[in-house]
Amino acid sequence: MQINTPTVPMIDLSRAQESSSHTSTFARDVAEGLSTKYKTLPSRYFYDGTGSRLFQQIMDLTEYYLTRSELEVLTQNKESMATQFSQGGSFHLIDLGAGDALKTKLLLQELTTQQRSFDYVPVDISKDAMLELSESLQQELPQLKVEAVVGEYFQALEWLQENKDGRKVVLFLGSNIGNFEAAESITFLQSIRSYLHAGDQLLMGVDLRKDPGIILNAYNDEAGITAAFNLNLLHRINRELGADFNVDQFCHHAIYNPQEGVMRSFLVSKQAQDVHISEAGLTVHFDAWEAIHTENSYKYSIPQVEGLGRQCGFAVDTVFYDKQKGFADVLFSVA
Ligand code: AVJ
Repeated sequence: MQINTPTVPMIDLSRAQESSSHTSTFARDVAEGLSTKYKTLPSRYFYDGTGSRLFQQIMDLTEYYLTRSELEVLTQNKESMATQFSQGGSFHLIDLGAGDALKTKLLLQELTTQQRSFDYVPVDISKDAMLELSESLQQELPQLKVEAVVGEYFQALEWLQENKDGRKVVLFLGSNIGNFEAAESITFLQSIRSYLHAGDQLLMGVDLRKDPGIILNAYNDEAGITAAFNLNLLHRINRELGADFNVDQFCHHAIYNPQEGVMRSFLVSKQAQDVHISEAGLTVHFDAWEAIHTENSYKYSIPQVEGLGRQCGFAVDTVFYDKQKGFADVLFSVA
């Protein structure tokens, strides 16, 4: 489905999927996750309006170093990145999970300054975010060609495959890869690879392994914003799926496992309770102190990232670090 206003061209793929079934994908995912022995909810549902605003606040937290570190990487290396993107001639810059594109804007600026031939395709599941981004880019970089896509990553890549020829440079920033289990990240990168050709590139942001205390604090902030972000998932289920979670009776708990290099976030039930979820046609029982696993945030080493790329048909061109080497943006070429 295409929505074209005179000012903001935007492709909305999000509804095509939803209307096809009676129960929403959300309801089905929630029902499935809460019906297993170890309860779980997919972290991609964090980002409704409130969740996206809370994530913006997380990015401003002193404890949450990731965004500042990546901003430093991009600020220090944008010239070299822009030059390497452009080596094969004109290209589509595809930004998976663009959000407010704060970091990408540094690259867009630089590419514009270098007078490179490219257009910008931000992809996000949040329609509001894509509307705001398109409008802000029109103000800030009026000569830039932008076509925002609202939808899941692979819907968007599918759409691109059918609608845009030419070279592609894919951005997957912000350590979003960290949300995937090892096997999922392989499938994910292999799928991205299947849409790319010789000469195409991928720039991926990864949070690196470091002092566990620093990592732990990033997900246990003093102000409790991360807790609110995690708990908002229950508010969202209440609102959108007609559930009756007593959110006060759950608490945020996040732990770091330094052997696996993973932060795991949970919502823990403070008492025995039953929760009814109308849209899912389900009543869920919680024992006292039973937990729902809501997120993984994997931390990588550089050899791991190289190995992951290699398994998925990518070769590392350049690793860009921040000063402390706590975060890296890795530029891959199709191998
Ligand atoms: C957006 C997935 C990179 O895992 O660090 C922040 C989300 N969760 N605080 C991350 C998040 C809790 C974030 N990513």
